Amino acid sequence: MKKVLIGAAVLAALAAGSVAAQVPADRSVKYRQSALTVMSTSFGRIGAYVKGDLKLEPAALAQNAEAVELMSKMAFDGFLQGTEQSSGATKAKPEIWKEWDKFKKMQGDLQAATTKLHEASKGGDAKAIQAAFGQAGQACKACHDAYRAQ
Ligand code: ASC
Repeated sequence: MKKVLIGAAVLAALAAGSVAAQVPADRSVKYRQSALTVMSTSFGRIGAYVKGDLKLEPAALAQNAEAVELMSKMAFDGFLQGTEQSSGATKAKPEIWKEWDKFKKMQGDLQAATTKLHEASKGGDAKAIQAAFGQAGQACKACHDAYRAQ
């Protein structure tokens, strides 16, 4: 029975596009902050590219967008139900775990936007890349406004 349950959890995680099936609660804060730091670094590079401040080869642009997409999936392995008590300094508001459906919806919006950004980054259409970048930024901001303490 236990094996069946573990199998189900692994399948659910895979279905969600998640790499880690579980992150121990006491490592959750560091895990999600690390994923979000990588995400922000790559997203920032794409932003500089979109503004014309940074030159990136097409392959490097796509690689950064791929990192953003992947991190937007992995980061949420560090926000699982039951990890609200995790140790470590965090700006994550407790409302995340009280408004779980709303938080999950925002998570899905972000992941859809980063998938679009990754797709656009491979297409070479500057306008499409810029639009997808803007939408992904909006998704970051919506969640930060609602669930990240200042
Ligand atoms: C970033 C970053 C964020 C988002 C956000 C977009 O590069 O670190 O938190 O973009 O500012 O609105």
